[in-house]
Amino acid sequence: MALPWREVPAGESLRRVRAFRDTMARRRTIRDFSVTPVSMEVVTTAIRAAATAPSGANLQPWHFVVVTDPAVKRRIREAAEEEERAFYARRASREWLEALEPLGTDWRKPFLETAPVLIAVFEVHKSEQTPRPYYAKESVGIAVGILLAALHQAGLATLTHTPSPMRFLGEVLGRPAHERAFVLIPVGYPAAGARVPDITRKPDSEVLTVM
Ligand code: IYR
Repeated sequence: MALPWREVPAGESLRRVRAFRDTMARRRTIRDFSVTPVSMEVVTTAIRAAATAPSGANLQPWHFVVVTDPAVKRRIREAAEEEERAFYARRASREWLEALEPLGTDWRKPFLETAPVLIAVFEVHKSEQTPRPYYAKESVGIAVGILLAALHQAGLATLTHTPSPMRFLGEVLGRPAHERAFVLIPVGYPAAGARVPDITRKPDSEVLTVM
C-alpha cells in the first residue's frame, strides 16, 4: 500500500522536536503517589499509542494489564515486597545497594497500593502459534518508552518498577505461561509535597557522537 506520509516543514520540525525534548526533560520518576484517580480513557489511549511500537516481524509481543482493584493491588504489593525484602537483605550486591542509595529506595512499596492505576506489561517470549517472537525485549522496551512518554505528556506521573523476580505478577494476574512480566508501572499524580532525588542527566558529550 502507499505510505500515508505527512510532511513537516523544516522550521516546524525543529520547533516540534525541541518542544518534545523539553516536555520529556521534565519527566521524573515518582515514588510518592496521591490516591487521586486518573482517567481510564487517558490510560488506555496511552497504551494504544504504546501498541503502535515497531516490533520484530510485526508480531507485537506485548500485553498490558491495567489494575485498579484495591484487592489485586494489595496482592501485588504483598508479593512484590516479599521479593524486594529478599533483594535488599540478601540478593543485591553491596555495589548495587550503593548505586541505589541516592534514590532512597528500600523494600517497602506502598505506591503499589496508593497509585490509582498499575500497568503490568507482559512480554510474549514464546508463542503457542509459530513463529516465536523475534527481538521481543527490544520490541517491548520500545513500547514501554512510548507508553511512558504518552502518559507523561498527558500530565500523569509514572514509576518504572521492576520487582525482581517478577514471576508472581503473571500468577496474580492470571497471564498465560508464554507471557513473562516485563515491568510494572504505577501511574497517577504525585502526592502533595512529593520529593524526588536530585539527579542530573549526562551531558551531550557523553551520550552523543556525531560522525
Ligand atoms: N527493584 C528494586 C531495586 C531497584 C533497582 C534499580 I536498577 C532501580 O533503579 C531502583 C530500584 C526496587 O524497586 O526497589
